[in-house]
Amino acid sequence: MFKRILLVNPNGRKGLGFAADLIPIGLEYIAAVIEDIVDEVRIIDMEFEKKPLQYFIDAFHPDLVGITMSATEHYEGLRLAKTAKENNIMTVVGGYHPTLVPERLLSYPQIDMVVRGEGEYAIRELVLKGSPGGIPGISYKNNGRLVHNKDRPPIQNLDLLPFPARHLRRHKYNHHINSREREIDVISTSRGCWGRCSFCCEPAMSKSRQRFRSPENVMKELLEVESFHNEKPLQILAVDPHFLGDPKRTDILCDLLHEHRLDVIFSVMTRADVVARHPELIKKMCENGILYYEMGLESPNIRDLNNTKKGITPEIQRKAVKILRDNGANVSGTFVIGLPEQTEEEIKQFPLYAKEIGLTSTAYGIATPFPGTGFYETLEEEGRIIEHDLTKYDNMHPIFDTKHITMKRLEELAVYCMIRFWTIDALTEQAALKVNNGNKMDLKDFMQDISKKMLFARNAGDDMLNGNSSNTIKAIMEALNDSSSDECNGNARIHEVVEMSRLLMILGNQTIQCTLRTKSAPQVSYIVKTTKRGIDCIKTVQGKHDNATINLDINLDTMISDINDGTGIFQKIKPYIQLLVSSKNTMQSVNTIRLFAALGTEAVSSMFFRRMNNPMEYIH
Ligand code: B12
Repeated sequence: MFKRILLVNPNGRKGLGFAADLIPIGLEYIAAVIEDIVDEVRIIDMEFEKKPLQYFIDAFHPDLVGITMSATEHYEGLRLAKTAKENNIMTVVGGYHPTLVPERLLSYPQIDMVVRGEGEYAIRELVLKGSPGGIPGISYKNNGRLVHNKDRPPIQNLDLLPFPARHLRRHKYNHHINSREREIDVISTSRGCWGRCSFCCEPAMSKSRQRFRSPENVMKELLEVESFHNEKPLQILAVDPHFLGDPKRTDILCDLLHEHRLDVIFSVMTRADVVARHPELIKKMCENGILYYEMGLESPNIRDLNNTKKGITPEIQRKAVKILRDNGANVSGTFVIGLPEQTEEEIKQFPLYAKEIGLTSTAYGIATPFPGTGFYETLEEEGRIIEHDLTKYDNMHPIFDTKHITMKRLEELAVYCMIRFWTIDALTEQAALKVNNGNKMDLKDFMQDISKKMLFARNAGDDMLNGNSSNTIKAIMEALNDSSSDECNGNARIHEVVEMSRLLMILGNQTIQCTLRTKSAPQVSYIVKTTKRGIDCIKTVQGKHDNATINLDINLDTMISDINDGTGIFQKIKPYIQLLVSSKNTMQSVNTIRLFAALGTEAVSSMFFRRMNNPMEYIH
C-alpha cells in the first residue's frame, strides 16, 4: 500500500497558459479520491514553486510520485520522474499524453507506471494494492516486459466522485488578461466529447463519448467553490471540452444558477452546432452569467471542415455566432491553420472571416498532430513529420510539412492572422461588450486591457518564435499594410464606449499620425482625427501622410530591442523622447506635448476619481 503521495504538475507555460494560470484540476481530482486512504497527499505545481523537486522529496518523503503530463511537458515530466527515481520512489504518470503514448513513456527507466484515461479509480486501487498487477487502465513494466492491463471503462456516475481537492492548493491562480477583480477557478461538469475531430486527442481519450454530472451535483460544487473563495466575485472556466453536450442538463443548471444568484461569470467551450440549434437556451445561459464562449470553428472552408471530421458548416458557424452576439456574449472562435491542403491565401482570409461573422475574439492554432492520434500516424507514415521536439507540440509551432506552405511562413501567418484581427475596431467591440450597462469604460482600463493583450501576445509569441523578433515584425507589418485603406471604418465609435471627454477637450482638433517603421518592411501609419466632441476617424494607411498635426514615429526594431534589454528609467522614457523628436516642426512638438499632457491628465484624474469611488484604497 502507498501512504505518502506527491502529485506534481510540471512547469512550462504554453499558448493560453500565458493568458491565465492553469489550475491542475486533474491532479486535484486524483488527490481527492485518495485522501481518505493515505497518510498524506500533496500537490505541487512547479510553475509556481521556487524550490526543485528534490526539496519536496526531502521534506515530504513520498513513496509514490504521480506526474501529470501533456505533450509539451514530456521532457520536463521525464526530468521530474528521474529525480524521483534517483530517490528510489515509484513513479506513475497520467494525462492526455501518457494515455496516447504509454509505451513510449514506459521505455524510460524512470517511469514505472502509466495510468491510461481517467485516473481516479485506477489510482485508488493502485494506492490500496501497492502494485499495478490486474488494475484496469494501468500499463507498467514487469521484469522488463511491458504489460497493458485491460482498459478501464469510463466512469459512468460522475456524481460519485469527490469534488477536486482545492484545499490542497498552495498558490493563488490569476488571470493575466481579464480584470483581477474576480478570482478564478475551474470546474468540470462533464467528461469527454462526442465530436470526432481528427486533430483532437479527445477521440483517443474518451472514445468520442461524453458523460455528464447532474446539474444538482454541479451546483453543490459551485456553492463549495464560492465559499472556498470567501464569496468573492468569481470567473469560472468550465474545462469541459464540450459544455453543451446535453442541452437539457444545461437548462436545469441555469434554473439552479438563477435560484442561487452567485456572483460568477462563466467561460465555456462548446461546439457551434449545438449553439445554433438552441437559441432559447443560449439566452437563458447568458442571463445566468454564462457569458464567455469559445467555439472551435476551425476554418471557413467546407473542405477543411470535412477533412477534419468537424461536422459543422460555415452556415452553422455564422448562426451560432449571431445567436451568441444577440445575447450579449463574448464569442471567441478558434481556427486551425496549416492543415495539409490549406493555402496561404486561404489562411489570410481567416481573420477577415472572423470579423465578418462577428467574433469578439479569435485565436489561430497551428495544426498539431499529437503523438498517438490517427492524424500523427498518417503524417508519420508519409514521412512528413519534421519537428520531433515535443515541447513544440503546442498548437503554436509547425510540426509537419504542409503541401503549400513552408514551416517558417506558417509561423508568420499565425502572427499575421492575430494582428489582422486585433485592430482597433475589434478592441472597441470588446470594450463595448464590457460596458453594455450604459456606462463608458475608463480610458485607463481600456489602455490597460490593450497592454495586457500585448504582453500576452509578446510572451506567447516569444515562446513561439524563440525570440526571433524580425519574423514577428515582418508579419505584423504585412498584416498592417494589408489592412490599410483610405476609408475610416466603424472604429470611430470608440469615444462612445471609452470615456475620453477630458482627453478630447485638451487635445481639440488634431490629426494624429503614428508611423511604424522597420528595416524589413514598408512603413505604415495609423491616422486618428480628433475633435473636442469625439474621434472622427481612425484609419491605417501605407507610408506616411503630410497633413498631420501630431507626428509620432515608432521604430519597431529599436523599440523591441529596448523592451527586451531595458529596465532602467531612461529606457522607459526613451520612447517618449524619440516620439517628440519625430515632430517635424515646433507646432507639431507643441501638439505632441499636448497629447502627452492630455494622456497624463486623463491618467491622474481617472486614478483620483476611482479612489473617490473606492475609499478603501486609501486604507492600505
Ligand atoms: C481545459 C483545457 C485547457 C484549459 C486549461 C484550464 C486550467 N486547467 O486551468 C486552457 C484553455 C487554458 C488550455 C490551454 C492549453 N491546452 Co488544453 N485542454 C483543455 C481540455 C479541454 C480539458 C482538460 C481538462 O481539464 N480536463 C479535465 C481534467 C479533470 O482531466 P485531466 O486533466 O485530463 O485529468 C484526468 C486524467 O487525464 C488523469 N490524469 C491526469 N493527470 C494525471 C496524473 C496522474 C498521476 C494520474 C494517475 C492520472 C492523471 O486523471 C484525471 C482525472 O480523471 C483538453 C481536452 C480537449 N478535448 O480539448 C485540452 C488539451 C489538454 N489541451 C491541449 C493543448 C495543446 C493546450 C495548449 C497548448 C493550447 C494553446 N496553444 O494554448 C494550452 C497549454 C497551456 C499550458 N500548458 O500552459 C491538448 C493537449 C494535447 C496533448 N497530447 O498533450 C488537449 C488534449 C486538447 C487537444 N488538442 O486535443 N487547455
